[in-house]
Amino acid sequence: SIATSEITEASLASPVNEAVAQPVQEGLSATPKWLPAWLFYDAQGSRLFERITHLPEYYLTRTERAIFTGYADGIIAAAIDAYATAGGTGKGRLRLLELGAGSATKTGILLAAAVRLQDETEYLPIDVSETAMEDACASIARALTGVVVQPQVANYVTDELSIPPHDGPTLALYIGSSIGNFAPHEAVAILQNLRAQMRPGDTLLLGTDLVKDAATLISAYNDHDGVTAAFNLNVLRRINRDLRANFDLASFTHQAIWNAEQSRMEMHLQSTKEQTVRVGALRTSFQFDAGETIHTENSYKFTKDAIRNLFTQSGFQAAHQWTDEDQLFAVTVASA
Ligand code: AVJ
Repeated sequence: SIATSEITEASLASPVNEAVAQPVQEGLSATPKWLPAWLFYDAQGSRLFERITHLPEYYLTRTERAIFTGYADGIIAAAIDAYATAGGTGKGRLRLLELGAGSATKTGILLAAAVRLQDETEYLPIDVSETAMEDACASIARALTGVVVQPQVANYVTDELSIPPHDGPTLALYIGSSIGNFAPHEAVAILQNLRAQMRPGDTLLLGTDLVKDAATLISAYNDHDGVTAAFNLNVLRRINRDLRANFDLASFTHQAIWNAEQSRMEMHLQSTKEQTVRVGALRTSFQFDAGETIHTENSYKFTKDAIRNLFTQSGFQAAHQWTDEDQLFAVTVASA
């Protein structure tokens, strides 16, 4: 029939993932081309990131973990003290809230300290990914009796937070340098969103990577084994699958650049030749010049002054800061 003959290649295929389609259309139409960093984290990308955290060049994860291991009691004490100083009278136990749920091992160190100092502790991870949260909650519950887990599925970047009331201190965790993926004005907006849900005496623990020599930064994002290159290129594989595109991964190379003016590491994918890429689900082809790049990630690095400014602009007061002896990474507790 006529109707059948009008069914197109596109409409026969699986429904288009709009959440992916919209930013890919926008980013690949722009000059210079860009893609949002959250696109990295499909199942394969999440596995590659996990491998990155174990690389010798990628000092961030192990350094933050070492700071937590060394100072967990002091960190928890800072949260409890801030609550007492603000005149908090709630009888309830300490609650640890976490933006993102991909860091159960590091969070476990702080939860274990909280249980040690406080007996029972509540844990409220907030994440867009229900699967990431299930994994995080399962391993926390397995490892730590005395932790009551209450996960919440929400996008803390795009949506207003709605945190349930709590009769006691809340320590919000935003760790792993996750804030580093956002431009300064976006980072302020995320922390303001959190601040609006906090009460006097509540605290925020922020994990930030520190500015350091360019060579150390560049090798952390361009490792010897090529795991970061594979992580970066995987975004093209994801677009091939999700949007029926035909990116040839062999004709793009990984770039890691230190942008000193903006205080950020940048990742790009560079086309090795002039080429046209078809994205079936968008019914669009994108043209690449030889040497043209797609900007895939920013990872901001902070000075201690920049951390202080970030808190001031979002309504927090920095209270305590811990760093490693090489000043690679900073963990700061601020009060609302
Ligand atoms: C997960 C955003 C903290 O920016 O260091 C690792 C992601 N990118 N290697 C970071 C990442 C390249 C990572 N964050």
